[in-house]
Amino acid sequence: MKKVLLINTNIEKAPYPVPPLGLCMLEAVLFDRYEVRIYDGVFNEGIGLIDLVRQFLPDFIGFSIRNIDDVVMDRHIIYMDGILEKFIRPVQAVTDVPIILGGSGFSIFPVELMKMTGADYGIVGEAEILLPVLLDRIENNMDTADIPNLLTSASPEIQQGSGSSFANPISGRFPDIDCRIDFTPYLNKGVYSVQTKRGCAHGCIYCTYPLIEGRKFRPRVPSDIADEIELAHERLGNCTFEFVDSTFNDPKGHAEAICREIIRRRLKVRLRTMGINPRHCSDELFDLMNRAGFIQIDATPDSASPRMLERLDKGFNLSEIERMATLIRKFNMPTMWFFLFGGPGEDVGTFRETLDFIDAYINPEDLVYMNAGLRIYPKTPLYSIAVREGRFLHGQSVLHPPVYYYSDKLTKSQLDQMIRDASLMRHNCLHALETAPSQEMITTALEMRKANELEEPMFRTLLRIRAAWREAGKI
Ligand code: B12
Repeated sequence: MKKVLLINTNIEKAPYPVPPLGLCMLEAVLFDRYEVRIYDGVFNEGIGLIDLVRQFLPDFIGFSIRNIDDVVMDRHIIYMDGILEKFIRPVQAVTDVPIILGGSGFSIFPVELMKMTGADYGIVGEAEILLPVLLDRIENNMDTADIPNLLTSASPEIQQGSGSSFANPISGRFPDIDCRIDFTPYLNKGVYSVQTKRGCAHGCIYCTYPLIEGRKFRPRVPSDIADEIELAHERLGNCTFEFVDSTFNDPKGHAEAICREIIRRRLKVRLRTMGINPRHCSDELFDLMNRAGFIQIDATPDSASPRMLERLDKGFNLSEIERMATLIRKFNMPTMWFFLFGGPGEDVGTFRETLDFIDAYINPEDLVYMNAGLRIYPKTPLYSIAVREGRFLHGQSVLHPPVYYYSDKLTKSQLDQMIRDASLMRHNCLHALETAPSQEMITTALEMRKANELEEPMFRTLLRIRAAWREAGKI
């Protein structure tokens, strides 16, 4: 049996460490044909990797590249240098077996990353079907030219068919993350990730999700999802499950069906999700989510200005966001809200409209992140807008340094100041740069949670302390 080593190059632990779900899915499809090992870099950061390569002697090595940069303009965390230095270069120095790249970050910048790394192959997007085909072709010295979404060192452009023909990937087999990697450190600090569908049919102008996952929603069967959660829950006991879909409640009815299946089985699980789409929010959805075990959600409308919602092509309107916020309060669903300022046309008036919404609708116990500047990614409508506005020439790489879009109606420093002012006046609004609370605040929160046996999400405890300390003039 030939051997495959899959390497997770992601070492980011904020806002919490995320397990390499995609690599576990790939192992699930490879393991009956290959001997597969996963090296999870999150907590090891490259330590022991070279010993593993020398002992295991893989025939193929796959690197998963998830994060490129952190998308917070003034923080400028660039992950690629560390990925090269800690993982790719040391491995290249001790072996010449074929090196294959993949992952969501890679899928956004495939051509640049092929050139930068000198890898032999790269697959854009999901790889459950394509990776086994590629390995088989390499093993048998066969041509790879007809494999869609593939790049090679000889022709680092995406092969024909890319981006359009995503095959339906998730059928039956589960990633069983905790059986494929050492899950112990994630039990304390992280979550168990679950994907309920692939694809995104929305057209938000800056977003890469449709490029990575395809433009159609391809939902999994709800009973498969409940099986996966039930089995992992039996193995792990107390652990939070997080849905990692582009938007959880799309297409309409899918989220409801998943919740119903979890309720029917009487699973006592803790669930959370990112990406709730305001368009498909209803009393029924929130009631089902409550009963299924949701402890927290993320709401990411980006703006609450009718003009900006249109410019960003969000596909929902202000009254739908208002309805969502009302339901969030009605069901007291702890929520982290995310707003993104500075898109095309943003001005003082549109900024004010979003603030008015925050003041009128958002539960003061909930957290509001305010970010400025939109990361420009290739092949997105925002990239074309930036080219049309003469910000750069078509074809220019936006990989490094990361390029951000700012509305020409506000200067960057004006917008930053407006966000800082807004956050000074509202204890629950945070500038995206101030995400890490002080050690003193964390310690106080932990003590308070223990003393009062608080079950609420940590952000609510931290916000309470923040409000009290502000009131007392301590911060
Ligand atoms: C869910 C999610 C989150 C959740 C994670 C929750 C969780 N429990 O995992 C949260 C909100 C916490 C989050 C945080 C962040 N995220 Co995020 N996130 C995503 C999202 C939407 C899905 C990721 C996912 O799980 N996909 C499902 C799995 C199954 O897919 P996959 O791992 O990509 O694997 C498949 C393929 O990529 C491929 N593949 C993977 N590896 C390999 C390897 C080889 C060799 C091959 C051939 C193929 C291959 O095959 C796999 C199976 O088909 C993506 C966008 C997207 N649609 O991909 C952004 C995304 C990955 N995030 C991104 C970023 C930037 C971040 C943050 C840095 C943001 C921040 N400042 O906090 C943090 C980093 C967190 C961390 N610790 O790493 C960016 C990365 C690109 C970039 N700009 O760098 C993305 C792409 C979004 C974007 N802006 O475009 N994120």
